[in-house]
Amino acid sequence: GSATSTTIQRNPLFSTINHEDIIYFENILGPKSVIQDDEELQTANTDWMHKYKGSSKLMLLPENTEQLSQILKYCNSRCLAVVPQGGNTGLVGGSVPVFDEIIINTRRMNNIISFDEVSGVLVCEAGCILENLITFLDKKGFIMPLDLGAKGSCQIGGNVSTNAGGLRLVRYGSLHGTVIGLEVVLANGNVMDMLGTLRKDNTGYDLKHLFIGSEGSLGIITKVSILTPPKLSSVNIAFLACQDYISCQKLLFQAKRRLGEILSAFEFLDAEAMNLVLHHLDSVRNPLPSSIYNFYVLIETTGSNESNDKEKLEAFLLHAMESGLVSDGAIAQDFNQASSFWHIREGIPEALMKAGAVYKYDLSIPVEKMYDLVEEMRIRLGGKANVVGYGHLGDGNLHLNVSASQYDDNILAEIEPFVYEWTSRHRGSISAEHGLGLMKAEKIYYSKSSGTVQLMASIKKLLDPSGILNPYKVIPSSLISS
Ligand code: FAD
Ligand code: 2HG
Ligand code: ZN
Repeated sequence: GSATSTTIQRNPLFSTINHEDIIYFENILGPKSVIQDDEELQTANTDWMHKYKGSSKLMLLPENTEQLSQILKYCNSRCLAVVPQGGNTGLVGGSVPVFDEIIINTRRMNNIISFDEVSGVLVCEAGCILENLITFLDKKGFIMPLDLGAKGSCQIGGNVSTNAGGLRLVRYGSLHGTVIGLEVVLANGNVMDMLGTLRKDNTGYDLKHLFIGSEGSLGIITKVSILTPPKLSSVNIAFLACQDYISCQKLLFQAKRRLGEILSAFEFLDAEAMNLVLHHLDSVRNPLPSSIYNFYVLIETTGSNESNDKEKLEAFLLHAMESGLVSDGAIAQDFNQASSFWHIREGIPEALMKAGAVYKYDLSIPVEKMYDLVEEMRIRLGGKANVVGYGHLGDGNLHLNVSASQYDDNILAEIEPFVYEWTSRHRGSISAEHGLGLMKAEKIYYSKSSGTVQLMASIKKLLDPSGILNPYKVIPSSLISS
């Protein structure tokens, strides 16, 4: 394993794959969907950050629910552990094996099943790539209620399993609101049909919510039914500079009031994040080059009345400039400029990857306190590493990233447990949107009471008694019997 998994022991109750297992899987899936090739496995064993590495010898690529059901039923009876995998863009080590778990990747389950232009409900298979869904809907005059930098690779099943937030949550809310139905295969192979397409349905417990954000620990999502908003004609983007964090906060307060119903994104980045992007991504230019600012804010509006929306945004900016909240700013004049503004914000994780090793913390913190943590971390680390703050300010979600030339236990010891204790003390969440995965399974108590964690473990036990689904992740190992 990697630097982060050295203390975990393989659960001895799990079997190891043998020749008969391979024959069985080949019979169900056909030989082309039973992957044992070293190179392919190397990729599937390694996470996006190249931080977590498993040693699985087998990846399965089911094409439909029935095949997946048969696979899981068999794995459960043989006590073979599995890791569900979508686009493998997860940032908490949840999507790759820890040891030799079988990788079940959903990429071949990528059909769009139906789209209703009246209700806006899209039904599709879990392996659909987010960007493909965005493109499909665009032609119909609709958009996805979520958007994120990983859209070119991440799959809707992975998005739902992590309850991904992203860049438009401030407008359309979380997937707990927009996902209205799911089909899920349980550990024992049973197929749960919860694939409703109704906006309202109060017939008892709404069990699909258990699977939204459960990171593959309770079942494998095979189909998703999701409410999609109409594509509106007028989208505007402003890229603004603020001299201090208090101005960013006040700007958010103002934006919620003055832009109200057309506000569709409110993102921020600090000077360190901006420097990284400018330095590591060739195609990026600074839209506000005349000076260096401490903070940048990206505001997007989406509405249906071009002249009205533009007028609103311009009046908002004028007011923000006059009151000194904003020091400089630009409104995108065309589609290319709009994309280039977004590229700065969305490119930060990639730029950080190019800069070397990175420790990522994805925190919900009350907005007033949020940037204090970045500053305290900078003081703690001195010059030992570069501390970067950015994220979804409109949602109270900070992405605190610590960038160093290589992973170093001395740096890690300065960061943890400090970052978790600080967050807990301010009643924040140690995972706003990326999940717990392997990285934070043992840290859950910083954000959840022990009674709640106990109940999670009971639900896990009920749905997956042998613990074959994504072991070592999400729930502390002490609560899983082995
Ligand atoms: P994977 O990484 O393959 O898997 C993620 C988890 O879900 C794993 O635990 C896996 O076991 C489980 N899983 C996957 N598919 C299934 C399934 N069908 N059934 C059950 N379990 C499953 N996240 C955000 O929330 N907001 C962002 O703005 C954001 N931006 C990102 C930008 C970049 C550049 C990158 C690299 C990542 C970003 N992420 C973001 C994190 C990541 O993209 C999301 O968590 C994404 O939703 C994961 O989807 P995936 O298909 O890649 O899933
Ligand atoms: C984003 O908002 C993603 O860009 C990634 O959630 C954040 O890499 C990170 O820390
Ligand atoms: Zn994010």
